[in-house]
Amino acid sequence: MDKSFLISEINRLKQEKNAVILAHYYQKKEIQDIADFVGDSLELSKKAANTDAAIIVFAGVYFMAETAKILNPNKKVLLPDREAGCSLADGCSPQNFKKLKELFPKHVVVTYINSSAEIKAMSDWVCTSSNAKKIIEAIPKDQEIIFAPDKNLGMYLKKETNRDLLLWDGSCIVHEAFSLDKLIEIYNTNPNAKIVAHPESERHILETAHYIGSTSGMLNFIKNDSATTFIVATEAGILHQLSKDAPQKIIIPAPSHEDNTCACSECAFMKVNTLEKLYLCLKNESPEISINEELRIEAIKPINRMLNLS
Ligand code: CIZ
Ligand code: SF4
Repeated sequence: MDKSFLISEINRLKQEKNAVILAHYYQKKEIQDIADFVGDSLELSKKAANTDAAIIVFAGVYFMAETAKILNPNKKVLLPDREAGCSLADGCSPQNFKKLKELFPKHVVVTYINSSAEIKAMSDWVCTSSNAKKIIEAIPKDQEIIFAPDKNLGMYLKKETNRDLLLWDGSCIVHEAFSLDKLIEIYNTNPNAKIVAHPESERHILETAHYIGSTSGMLNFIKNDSATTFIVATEAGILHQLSKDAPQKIIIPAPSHEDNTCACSECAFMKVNTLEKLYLCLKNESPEISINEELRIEAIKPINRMLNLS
């Protein structure tokens, strides 16, 4: 379908149906450009909690749209492609997680927002990379903690908070793919560059970083820091926002192990959404996210606890 037709139809349908389009920074450029709000997990969950639109189209991955539905049971929540998964959320099965909890019944459970409703429902706290440290620090020092599902973020938090977290063995396939050797090679030819990284990256990558933070944290750092060149270890989608916010800065995407062509890391799950699927989902009001009410009531508790703290 013709791109200009899709854009005008999406805008028309959005008005007609009182829909809001929320897009994650990892979405394709044309989806970010047509969205009402672009943000990272925390920003988008806050938008989802406060919107007065009748329909939320969540251009992101399944767990994000599901979180929006948990927060808005009476609204229609749509996801352009039902198959938009996440290696972190999908790598943490509720059955196995329940077994872990049963082995450590006194532990407080903190889970990263990149998890299913079932895992959230078994948690005391949900967190994002922006507020994880604050949440762990809000838990009494003598209280033992399970942190799931991202072991890389978990190891980073152990170091930052000086706490002994019991970690679930999960990871993000995108943030685990950065090559240290290639990163050092690039840094050696750009010695004035600053390295910024998302804490989902592996420890050896984080050890090289001048700044470690959430997606919005990295965007702010690059915008406001005096350096002109940055090597960025995160999903390449944030380059689009950076080209608008900091056009004068030189951004070099950190290379992944396998990539010899585009030298950047993309989340294949995020990229299954297209402008055409966005149009069709708004037109047909499908795929729609639904959630069992008992599960929703349990899953919203740790999310609200997070939203009240951050
Ligand atoms: O899914 C992800 O990798 C991230 C970093 C999401 C977010 O916005 O925090
Ligand atoms: Fe999941 Fe990683 Fe993709 Fe984020 S970038 S949605 S954590 S697979």
